[in-house]
Amino acid sequence: MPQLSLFLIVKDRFETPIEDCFMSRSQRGLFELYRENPERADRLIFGRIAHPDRRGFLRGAGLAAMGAAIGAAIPFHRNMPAGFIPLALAESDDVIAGKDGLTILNDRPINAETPPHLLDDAITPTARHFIRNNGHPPVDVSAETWTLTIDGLVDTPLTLSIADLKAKFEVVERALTIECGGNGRAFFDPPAKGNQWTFGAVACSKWTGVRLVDLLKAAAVKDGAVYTAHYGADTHLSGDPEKRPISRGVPIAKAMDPNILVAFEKNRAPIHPMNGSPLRLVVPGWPGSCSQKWLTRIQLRDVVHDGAKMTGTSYRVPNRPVAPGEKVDKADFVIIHAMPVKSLITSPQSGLQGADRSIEARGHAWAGDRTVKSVAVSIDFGATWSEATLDDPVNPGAWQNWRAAVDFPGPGYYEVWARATDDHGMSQPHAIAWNPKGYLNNSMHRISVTVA
Ligand SMILES: Nc1nc2c(c(=O)[nH]1)N[C@H]1C(S)=C(S)[C@@H](COP(=O)(O)O)O[C@H]1N2
Ligand SMILES: [Mo]
Repeated sequence: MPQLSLFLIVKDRFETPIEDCFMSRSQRGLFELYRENPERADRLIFGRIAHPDRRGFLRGAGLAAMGAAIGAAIPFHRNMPAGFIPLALAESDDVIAGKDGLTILNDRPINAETPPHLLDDAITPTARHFIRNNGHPPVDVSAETWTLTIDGLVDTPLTLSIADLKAKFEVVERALTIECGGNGRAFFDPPAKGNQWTFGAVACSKWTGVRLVDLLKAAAVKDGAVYTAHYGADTHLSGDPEKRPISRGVPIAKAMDPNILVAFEKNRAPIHPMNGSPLRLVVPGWPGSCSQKWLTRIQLRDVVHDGAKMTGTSYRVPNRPVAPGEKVDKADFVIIHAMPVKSLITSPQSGLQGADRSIEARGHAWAGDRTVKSVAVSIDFGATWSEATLDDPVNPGAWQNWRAAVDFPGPGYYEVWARATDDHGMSQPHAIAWNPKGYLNNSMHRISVTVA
């Protein structure tokens, strides 16, 4: 686990104030630091100074720290370029137990996405389900002692164990899509701060649990309730027990949607520790942030919830189209509700070389609270389109699988583009509807193919 030991080293080094430190150190991870300013990150983490010839001189404690993080001395350390993360630290496949092939975007908190070609399955395997953490996951969780409280504006506050949930309410299994509101942020220009998700902060797994609406009925929600407030057991990066990493909610009408689950199993196994074990909310079609992990409490409120990452500009977009880079008044931001129509090409993998003249392209499409009506595919940069075969969702809230026979006219370089349209006639755009925080990029997915 090189990454974990690196946390400690980073933390130790950060304990001593660094005079020109440019960030709240405790809240940044290795990858974020290097992305923002690799040479500065080098200096902060390893004390490495960039030489004009672009080598980075590592000495003493810095060299020892990097060696310890990698697990071996580095004989040729004098040749290491400045401002780069050694591959042994950057290659992350085996860093998160039970995850496979994810690209780590940040390690404090852990954020990792799945390359599109690894999302080919109709039901996303747990090992391929992305991770979006705002804080530190709880440790030593126990499904036996875990409880969920429903309180606030209810006649009958409830505190239920997972065994109670299973015994007292109908247990259902649903394939449900979760997509982070910031998926696709990496393509914003000018860039937007935050995790630089490309395509893979989306997944559709099979979740087993009880319907939120059934719990709300049992608790007898009072008339004045307008919003839910979700709380989880993860801790704030600052270590301050008074602060929550994230606590979001949904309008009461959405909370009554029978497709929202309080889930205790994913793909018929315990939920992965990074995906909210032992209990989480799954709110399909809305920003992933609504789907509270490590769920402990749902409070009913008479105001729009004002928990962590509900206010300011978090998970909000301007109430009108804005020009790229435009400054937007805080008062003009609105909370994101349903996510827009989108699709992904999961096969072939982009960059395929020596493809046959005839191939199958396939993937998934989803549309927030709506249904996808059609998916079209183009191999001529959007001049002509042909309709793909599109499956119905296996249940409401699940993404829809599509496939298309693609016949290339001859050898050469092609791009395959996919464009989904929802049942209200909304299609995916070519361009990104830019917004300051980098949300809701549903522009078309393109892959490249070279035909032999
Ligand atoms: N308790 C808690 N719940 C959370 C988060 C979190 O940091 N803490 N992140 C949210 C965000 S922003 C997203 S996109 C989804 C991601 O779910 P996943 O990590 O299981 O893929 O979880 C949401 N639920
Ligand atoms: Mo998210």
